[in-house]
Amino acid sequence: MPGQVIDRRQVLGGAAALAGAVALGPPAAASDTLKDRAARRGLFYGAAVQVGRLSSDPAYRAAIIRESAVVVPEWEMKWGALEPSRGKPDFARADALMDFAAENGLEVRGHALVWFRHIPPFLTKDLAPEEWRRAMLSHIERTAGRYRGRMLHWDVVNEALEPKDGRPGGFRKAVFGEILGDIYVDEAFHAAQAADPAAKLYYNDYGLDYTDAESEARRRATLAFVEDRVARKVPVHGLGIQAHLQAGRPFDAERYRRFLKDIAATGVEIALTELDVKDRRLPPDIAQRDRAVADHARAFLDAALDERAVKGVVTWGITDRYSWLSATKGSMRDDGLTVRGLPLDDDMQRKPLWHAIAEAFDHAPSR
Ligand code: 9MR
Repeated sequence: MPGQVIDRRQVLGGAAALAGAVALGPPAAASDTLKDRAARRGLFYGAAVQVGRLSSDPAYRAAIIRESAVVVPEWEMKWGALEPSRGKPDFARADALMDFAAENGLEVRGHALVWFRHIPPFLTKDLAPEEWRRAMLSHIERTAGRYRGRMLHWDVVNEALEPKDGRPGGFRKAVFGEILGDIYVDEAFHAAQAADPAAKLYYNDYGLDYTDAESEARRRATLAFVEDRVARKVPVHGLGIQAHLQAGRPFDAERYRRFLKDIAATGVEIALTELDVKDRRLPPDIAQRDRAVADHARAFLDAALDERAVKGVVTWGITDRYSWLSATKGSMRDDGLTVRGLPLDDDMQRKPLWHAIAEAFDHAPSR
């Protein structure tokens, strides 16, 4: 639908230019949204979305349009969602998100071309490695090619590292690596670049935020991974830091800043791609819980946004009404209460976390 294609440079450029002008005068109440608070510093704010709910829940749809400049499909562009049966891809939900974004002037981060989870059922270990390779490359060509020129970013490879598996380079012991060798990562990035030369290509991973030995090993492996790809001219343009935070866990801002600086020194940009805050260690009282969640996120964001290579923040959802945190064993609360880890509550009202994110944007140096 060429009529609906928007020039994505104009969207962010326009928002940033407007933000610059607004910063000189008193901020208009209408622009008091996360996307505008971010844009005033040359940053972007976005949210992961559940596409079906955009049509079934008008309050949710309105909140996404109001607050975010960038949307990310929480599920609908994963390979298993796109190709449930071999050779019969179904792009209906993914296309619906692209149309929603175009109609509302939003950018899209594609997520995620190659991930060891959520792969199509026809990809089994009975298939020969060459078939896996052919399937992976044609999936990338078909999917990134379909949205060519319309994606802000693509998460090309998701969660390829797991140092505790003990493999060279810190690579995860999982399909793709085991079947194709770890070179699959480089092949995926080259294929994505050929399919969509305009999109920024990201490597995306979790477990990079805290001070324990495991997180430290993940940071080391990630830095080495990025340095190696940059040195060999594999087209990795960005590091996606998922940032699934845990309130109450000690956070060492200095160590984190050093990590971001080391990544920035390689020349790649950074985005916080899946921010949310687990609250299982916190008491049930809502006011206390919301305060602790907000303070934790604020300390983290103040450190992260100080680094100019960090271009923006995506929260993994916008409302506690629809959060994977309340639906997943490791993050659900023992008392059964809704996890309060996103900027809006389950009634779409702004919470202290919303304000913490907005104030962290205000506090960030301009890009
Ligand atoms: O939040 C997502 C959940 O709804 C899906 O069922 C799940 C599997 O597709 O993926 C979740 O999102 C994950 C993301 O894609 C990668 N990083 C971890 C996220 C939370 O598990």
